[in-house]
Amino acid sequence: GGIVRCSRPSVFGRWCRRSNGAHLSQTRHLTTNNAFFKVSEEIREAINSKKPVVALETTIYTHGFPYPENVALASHLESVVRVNGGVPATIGVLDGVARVGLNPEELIRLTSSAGNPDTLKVSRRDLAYATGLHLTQRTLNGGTTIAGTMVLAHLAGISVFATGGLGGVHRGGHVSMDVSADLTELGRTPVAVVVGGCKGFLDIGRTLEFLETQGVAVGTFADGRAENEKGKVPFPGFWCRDSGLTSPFAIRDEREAAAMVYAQNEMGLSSGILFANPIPEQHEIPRAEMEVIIEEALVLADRAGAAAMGKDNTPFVLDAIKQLSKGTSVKANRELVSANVARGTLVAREVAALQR
Ligand code: PSU
Ligand code: MN
Repeated sequence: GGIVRCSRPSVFGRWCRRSNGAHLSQTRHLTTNNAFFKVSEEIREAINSKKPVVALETTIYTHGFPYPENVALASHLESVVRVNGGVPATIGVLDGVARVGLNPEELIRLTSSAGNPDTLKVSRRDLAYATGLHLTQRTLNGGTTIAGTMVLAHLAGISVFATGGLGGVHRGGHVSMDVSADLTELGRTPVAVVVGGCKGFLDIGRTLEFLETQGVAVGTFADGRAENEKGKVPFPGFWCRDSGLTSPFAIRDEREAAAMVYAQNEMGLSSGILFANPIPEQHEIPRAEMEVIIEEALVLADRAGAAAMGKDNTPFVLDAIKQLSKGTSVKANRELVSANVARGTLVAREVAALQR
């Protein structure tokens, strides 16, 4: 088809190609570097030469893991991407600029600012505040959530992202309307996200229903588990391999996952894909064991009132679970994120192979 100029310039200063109104497979709407958004040299070069880039989020460091483990985890996850043959793009807001790709010094600076009141938890709705205010001399830092990271990854042209736990519909969320913006973001932004499922403090059944409504494909890596007579496997529950719910699709390997990403992209569908990767068996914590702790954490959150509402709910509950489990939940969490990042990198490599 003929190549026409699209209305927006790309990160690379070129124009995105368009054919008959539909975007060709390897072109995306990319945003140029500007005062609020910056893609590092390394990542820009990697995207340009179609290397398998894997996006990594930072709320997990600023509002999930305790200091100083968060600093160590941040550099560990980048090495997991590299040893598996990919290029890590850690995404977050540093000094009032949304950044895709941070150098080691910048990564340490962002992660060690966890707990500072000027270090925000940045979802889609927070991006304008976290970056815009630097024009008025308030320079903020921010860990980006899955939603916030997806927005920025897509602007940069990255299609695969790996992390730990997805936000969801909170228990009672059908009344309180506390539904994570991660779910609506998956419905509107074409990035594939690899997670370990969602934590049991959420309403996982309603979360899957909401994802279906949003048009999000949800596939779970079978990972050695037998498919049932309908060809299905359980959807994992973060610390446990079976949340008690069934995954809409079963995925046999990274090539199948990559084929979904590629097909979605070729058709120009604008929604995201969720891949669930069950926690490695040896690190699993039985569901019943975690459920006791979760119930207790939810009682504490309820008593805390405003300190555990809105965007503060998830970090509050995560922190309570960490303390009640005396650190065992954190160790499992670390193992599971590493496994997801390794798997996400293999998916990104397969996607890159299909695009060549
Ligand atoms: N769930 C976890 N660990 C996390 C988060 C969720 O088990 O670190 C973080 C992720 O960044 C996720 C965000 O995108 O919390 C969701 O927050 P909320 O529920 O406020 O949307
Ligand atoms: Mn919420």
